[in-house]
Amino acid sequence: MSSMDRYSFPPGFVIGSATAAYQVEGAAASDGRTPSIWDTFSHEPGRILNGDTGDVACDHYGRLEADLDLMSRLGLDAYRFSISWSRLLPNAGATVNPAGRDFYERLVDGLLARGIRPIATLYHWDLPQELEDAGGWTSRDTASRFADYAARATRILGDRVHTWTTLNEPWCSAYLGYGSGAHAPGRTDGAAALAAVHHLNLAHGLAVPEIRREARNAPDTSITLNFHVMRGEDAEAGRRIDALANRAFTSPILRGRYDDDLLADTASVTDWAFVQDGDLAAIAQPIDVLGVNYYSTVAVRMWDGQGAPSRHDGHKDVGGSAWPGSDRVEFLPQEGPFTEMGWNIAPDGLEELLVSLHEQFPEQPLMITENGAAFRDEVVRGPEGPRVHDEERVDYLRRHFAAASRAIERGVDLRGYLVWSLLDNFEWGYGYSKRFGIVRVEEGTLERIPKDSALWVADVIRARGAALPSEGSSSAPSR
Ligand code: GBH
Repeated sequence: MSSMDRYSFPPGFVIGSATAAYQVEGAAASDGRTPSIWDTFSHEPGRILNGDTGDVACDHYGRLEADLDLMSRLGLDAYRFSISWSRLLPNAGATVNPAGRDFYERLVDGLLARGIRPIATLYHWDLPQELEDAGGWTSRDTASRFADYAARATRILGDRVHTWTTLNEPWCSAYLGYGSGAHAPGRTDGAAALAAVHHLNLAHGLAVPEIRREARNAPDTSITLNFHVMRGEDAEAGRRIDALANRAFTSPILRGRYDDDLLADTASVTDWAFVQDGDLAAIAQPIDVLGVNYYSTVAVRMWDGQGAPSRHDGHKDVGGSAWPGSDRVEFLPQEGPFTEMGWNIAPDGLEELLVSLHEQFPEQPLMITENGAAFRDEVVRGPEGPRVHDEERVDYLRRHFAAASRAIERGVDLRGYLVWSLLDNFEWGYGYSKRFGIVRVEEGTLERIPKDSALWVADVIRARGAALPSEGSSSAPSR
């Protein structure tokens, strides 16, 4: 093992951290915010581990100034956050909520005052409930409502926010929200999931020109996708999951088409009649950055019909299927080590993914908009104050930063790296049982304690690719 890491990040490479509105804000019913599908879902018995909800979460809404100061102490280049649609536009209406507007303005202005670049995501899964009641993402109208919301948000913040992301992981919204049922709104209907795929793609495509028009200063537009990086020898299984999980988004968005094999694989589920003339041209807007979220790999093969098919696909199994048309693909257990989510740690998968995206879309700049890991952390209260020695997370990040650096050396146009997450937060179906933060959030008191991984990230940002100690940071929590 080498004693020093050396990363070759280009000038201007952005290193920071990320969160999402419902996972951190809390204040779910305060100051005019109305429910999203995640409020409804988390309040339904049995949906979330331990019955947790985002009602309070990290109270980022109430502790904004302190959290901004924390980011400033860590020296973050950038902070990726999401806007709660129903906080800005209660009931998905046309009237801007002054308190919501004020919150996001204070957030953005506070970041800029501290020299931190705001990266805003418009949609991180929290659809206003009334839009779900009208059909949600299975309804075409939701795409135009999203474009209107995008226009309003960028009109308000577009003079200060330079980078805009339309959607976070539409794969999760569509297949977990409408297919497996593990995420809000908890539906289990393969045809609905595929309609959602298309309407999410359309929402993105309709929003991009709105953002360009309303945001001043030539904004960077983007979408963030999560990719399935395949392991295993079975070409047919790999092709199917690549079509359904990856190319269902990259082909329309970056090439203006749905691939024939995707349409064929899903023909028994839907006839794709929801795709109308002109939709693909609308979806294929040029984007400035493609956001990449990466956590782990999956190992696939076609089920041979013997016994029960194995479903180690990295998410909660709640009965429905996230794989419409491809239920005969098995997801096999992989080799460890694993994170607390049970996801295998595979930094080479990140390098492979970045290189593959660069080969498929050579002109497309990329940014890692999420990478990180849940581990069981412990607070040690000593004379220098509370510390969290999260060696496993430091090691995970060190190895993934190294993988990103290797991808850059291989010619990938990678613009930045945002660690998931700034704070321990509401981990969707797992509630508060999984901690992804580089900053610990204590249950009850909500006290923030920067973990060793946060200090390590701060060191990487300071060193900017110079040699770094490999054993994490020894710096004191406050600088
Ligand atoms: C992201 O979702 C979310 O954007 C974020 O809100 C969330 O807190 C965070 O990650 C941690 O879960 O990746 O190869 O193992 C991640 C959604 C997609 C991750 C499917 C697991 C399984 C395949 N997930 N994935 S793999």
